[in-house]
Amino acid sequence: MPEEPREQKAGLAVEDTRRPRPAACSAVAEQDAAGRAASRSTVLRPQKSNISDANFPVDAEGRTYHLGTKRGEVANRILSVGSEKRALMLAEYLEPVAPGRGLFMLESSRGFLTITGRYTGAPVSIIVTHMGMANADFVVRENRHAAALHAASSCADADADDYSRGAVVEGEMAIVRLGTCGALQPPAHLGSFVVADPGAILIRRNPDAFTPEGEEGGLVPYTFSRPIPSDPALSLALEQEAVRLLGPEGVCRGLNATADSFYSSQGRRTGWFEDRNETLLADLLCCYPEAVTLEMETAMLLDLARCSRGSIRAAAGVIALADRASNHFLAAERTEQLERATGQACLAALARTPLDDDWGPHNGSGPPVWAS
Ligand code: R1P
Ligand code: URA
Repeated sequence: MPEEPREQKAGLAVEDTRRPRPAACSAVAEQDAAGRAASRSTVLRPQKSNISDANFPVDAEGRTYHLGTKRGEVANRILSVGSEKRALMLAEYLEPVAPGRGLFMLESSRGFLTITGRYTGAPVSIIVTHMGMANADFVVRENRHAAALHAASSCADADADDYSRGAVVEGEMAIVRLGTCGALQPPAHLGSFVVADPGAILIRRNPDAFTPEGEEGGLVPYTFSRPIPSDPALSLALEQEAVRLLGPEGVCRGLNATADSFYSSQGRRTGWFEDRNETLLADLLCCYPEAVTLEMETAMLLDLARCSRGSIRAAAGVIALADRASNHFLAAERTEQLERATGQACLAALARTPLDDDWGPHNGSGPPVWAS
């Protein structure tokens, strides 16, 4: 058997086992350059190395602890997706980072896969975020991480430039989440693509309510946050691109509810645990009659963007694959068709979004991977 091709870069072991397939039977436009970029790409895996700084752990190269990427490997336009399968499928639509090269692909030891290429010419990264708010937090914070800032003794004195300098992603960032969700009520229905506009609320399980004292004190088992806004322009671009690819009947917008679990905090019932969630969905709709979808990451993404001192713009769109009223689940083939179409809508929305994304001097870390 021929030996697998291998090459070695500073601090990176290189594998070629995981590649996006060249674009095959897409429902929408295929791109030749994209197929070629995908088939030329290899997956890099950072080798284990010592980490410094317990406050914001990075290795000697400046690679973050969980995502494993460093400055210049991630574009200012990020598409966050929940699964590796979805990321590799959408990577088929990316063009090479630069002429004659493939896509940049790196998977960390924690399984975060980052794929950087271009979409209609604009540098874009697709990042496998996995599931839940803690993972969304890793993706946003480790890309925004600014070595210059955390080394400074006083954060209060830092200006916007300090926050950006030395970050994995320098300059303004736009992050779009493409996920799946449960549909609560019309206009969301099985197979809809729902843009989280005006934003999302957060549903949290309250562990104190499940103690004898909590019960005695009448603590509620689940709490709802106030709405957290999405970026209006980015959300509109996402909706317009989705309508362009799916038609207006396949796309709607509405308030999303992000839950801290798939089961109890989304009102799913099992006999094995005391969840006290019998009225959760009714309570949610009483409090937020406009809520249409349920999933697990959007509120965290929007909250971090809101708290990013103006450096991050965020939006989300979700494919409704579980109808919580009828209890039906979307067929796998239809889900994949929708992931392909809406994934391209997300990439197009990111690519057309104007950003203040100038990269400054690279301070020894080299130019970004998409610099030709
Ligand atoms: C649960 O099945 C997962 O699906 C949804 C939820 O938010 C959660 O992450 O989104 P993704 O399809 O993006 O993972
Ligand atoms: N993802 C969720 O979080 N909930 C659903 O019902 C479907 C997908």
